[in-house]
Amino acid sequence: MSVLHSRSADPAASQMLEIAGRDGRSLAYDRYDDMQPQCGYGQLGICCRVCAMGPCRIDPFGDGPQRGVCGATADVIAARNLARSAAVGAAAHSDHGREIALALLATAKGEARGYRIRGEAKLTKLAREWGIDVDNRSPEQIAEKVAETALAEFGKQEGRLRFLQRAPEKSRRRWERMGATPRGVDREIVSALHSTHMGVSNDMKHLISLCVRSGLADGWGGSMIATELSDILFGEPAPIAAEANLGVLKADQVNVVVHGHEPTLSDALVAASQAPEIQQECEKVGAKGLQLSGICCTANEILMRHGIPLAGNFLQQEMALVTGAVEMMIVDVQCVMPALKELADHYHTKVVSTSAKARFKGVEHVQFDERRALESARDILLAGIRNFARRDPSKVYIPAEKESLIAGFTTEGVFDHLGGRYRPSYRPLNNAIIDGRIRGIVGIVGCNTVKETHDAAHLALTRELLRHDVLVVQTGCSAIACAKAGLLRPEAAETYAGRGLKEVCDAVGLPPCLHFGACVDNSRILMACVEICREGGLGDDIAELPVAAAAPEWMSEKAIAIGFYAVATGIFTVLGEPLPVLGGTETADYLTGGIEQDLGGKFAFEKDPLKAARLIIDHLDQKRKGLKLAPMMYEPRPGMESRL
Ligand code: SF4
Ligand code: MSK
Repeated sequence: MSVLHSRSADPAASQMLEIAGRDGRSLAYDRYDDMQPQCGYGQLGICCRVCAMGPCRIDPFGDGPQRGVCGATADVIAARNLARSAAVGAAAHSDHGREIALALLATAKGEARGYRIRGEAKLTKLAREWGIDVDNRSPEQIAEKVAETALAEFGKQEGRLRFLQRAPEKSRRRWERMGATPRGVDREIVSALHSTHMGVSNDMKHLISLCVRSGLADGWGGSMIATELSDILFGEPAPIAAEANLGVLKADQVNVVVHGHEPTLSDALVAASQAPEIQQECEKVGAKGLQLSGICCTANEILMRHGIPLAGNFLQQEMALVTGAVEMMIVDVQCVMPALKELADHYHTKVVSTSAKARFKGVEHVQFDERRALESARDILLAGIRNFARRDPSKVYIPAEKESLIAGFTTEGVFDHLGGRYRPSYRPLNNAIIDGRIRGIVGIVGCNTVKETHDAAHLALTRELLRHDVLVVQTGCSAIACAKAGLLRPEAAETYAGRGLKEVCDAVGLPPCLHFGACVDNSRILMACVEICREGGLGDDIAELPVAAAAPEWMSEKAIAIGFYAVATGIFTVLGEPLPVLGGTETADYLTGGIEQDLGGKFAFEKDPLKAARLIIDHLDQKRKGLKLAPMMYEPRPGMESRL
């Protein structure tokens, strides 16, 4: 296997790496190589820069200092660093949720032209859940109250987050016992930052409880608000066909790629791109049309609602530029590499930033204005079209690879698929688990990392679980990895699923891997677990269910917050890269062991995807045993390691 092929499991990505290497372009993998050896103290989490008496570092071999200048131990330093990262991750997701709430409020007040309320059923449902009067009120009037109530969840000083009421009672009791029930989203994040200031909290378990608070404030707070309000504003996703990988770029069209996370601009771009004027402008510059596509979670947002194709996942953002065929890359927030501008300068690509929260040196900033969303989107697209003339055809190489997929599954939508239109219910799913056709359900989520072969762990873990009759639900860049490999097609059941899972998929026409959205939409997975509990027959606690989560290629601080809300909700969570706490042995032991007593879930760290799959399968079987479920109906499908 060549070095380049060992860097990515995706043939399109491997081709782009080869071209980048030939042209002397440095991509993330090269910068990673340049960075070796990486700092061992940082990897173990035992370097502290919290105050100016430091930096302090603890000797992991026991020969050197075992305390920082202030006396902080390795465990305090590791847990404190982790609490800060969890707070940052929760802040990122939650601020995303806040933006959606503000956009909904502006739409409700008639101040955001270009948007309208597309998810009225969800609006009414959420208003009722929150005790907002829906009688004799227009959707806009209801939406105004819902948006105001959602915004109040961020700044709430006392009481608990509203969505916690959705969680099973046993989870809520555990959070109370641990003193980790989150109040307002912002309050938890500020508290975590305060408590990790020099000389505040110096107790490992208390510091981990801050991770839990931030995580819960994210999963059952900011992220859930983002998901619910996005469905209200942009419409509830429904199954939709699309394509994925760099092959979706078009040689004879203007290619505009959106990258980042927030759907407010990208949704407007979709609408603006369909105007006849855009087609006419493309023709004027000699292009046959405009191809909109996406990278990372902005891509997932417009994929699941509009079928806009996925150009790739996190590690493909630079590769998209190396195709030489991208006229414009529009970025907002999160997971956008600072390296893009320098790379874009070798091609004709115009990179444009659009969020007030982010600037990139040398990159033109066009502030997106939600009050005139369509006009803003149109102006940005016109600039992209004008850039087509600067494309150098000799630099264009678009790999042929692209794969079809079905996206757009939601907690609610799964009811209809499984139970049919006349009796929407999770009953058939619960029954399939109870009678041993489906072993359990696993959420495989998260990013790519240069520390592992791009996409390889996502694919190997997913395929291994499928053959053991595990239904896989996915979000974020993991969903994109599997989309590119054809795993999000109903036909994938034929090729990869065990017999029991295949029977279920065939009966209802579902793929064996369900695309549940962007990384904020992990809240949909939480709610699917709640619905399984509600349906009955599998216990009344998510910690009792045969479910698990995995982020085999995670890299973002958001993944830390997500990991904590999964574990805190009772879900066994396997991470590829370990959390950076291994230098604090008590911290690492607690997170991978003792925390289960407190919260029902725990972490495991395992880079090898087949070993990770084994951990997960053993866990699912243990939960099945605990519930006294029937043995699995069929043997696993024969091993497919050779396909990895
Ligand atoms: Fe060192 Fe303590 Fe300051 Fe951290 S808080 S840098 S361990 S003195
Ligand atoms: S984009 S957070 S690399 S999933 Fe959501 Fe992908 Fe991870 Fe960013």
